[in-house]
Amino acid sequence: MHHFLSIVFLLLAIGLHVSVQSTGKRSERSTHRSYKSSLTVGNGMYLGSWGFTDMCPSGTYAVGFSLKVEETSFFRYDNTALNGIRLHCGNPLIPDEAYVTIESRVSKWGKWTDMKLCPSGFLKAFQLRVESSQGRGDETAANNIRFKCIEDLVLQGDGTDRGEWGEWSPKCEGMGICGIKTRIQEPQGSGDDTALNDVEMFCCA
Ligand SMILES: [Ca+2]
Ligand SMILES: [Ca+2]
Repeated sequence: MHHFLSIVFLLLAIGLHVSVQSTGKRSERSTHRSYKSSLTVGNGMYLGSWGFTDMCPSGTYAVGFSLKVEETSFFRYDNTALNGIRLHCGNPLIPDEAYVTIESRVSKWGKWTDMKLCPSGFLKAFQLRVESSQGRGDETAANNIRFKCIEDLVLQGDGTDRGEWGEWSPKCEGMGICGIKTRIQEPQGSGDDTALNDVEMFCCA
């Protein structure tokens, strides 16, 4: 029994440490929040591996987003375009409360662009701009993302413009998007890099 309790305390301590490290200022973020549906699109690319799922704190939903983007350079052979996606979570009952930012895996290139916010409501669906396979040429995979807010208002990210827009994901069941998971290709050294390849969003009741 004593050993069992020690292990429980050890796990709690590790869990607490990880939670404080990953959340910075806010510790109520939960990766265990249950979701009602998940949203995917058909044109994501398949390189790399899926990161962890990050969820908005309980009672909050994504009201906006920002992107980590490496600007296209025609002087650089190896571009990566989209490197990360952040969701900004808000509480409809406490509109003035500061947003809590969540993100899944990100890659190392580019800079975070300005936050885009829904004038009202939450993110409900998304569309991904993706460059298809380039054979032996420079590939970038995902380049940009758009979200629909309630009332079908579209927010477009400050991403890059290679590739094409795919189909919209289905619309959230429930209140809105409340979680994210991204597929990122590990840095390839001197090889061709693509960074962010695909994304899955989660919707909460
Ligand atoms: Ca590349
Ligand atoms: Ca490279």
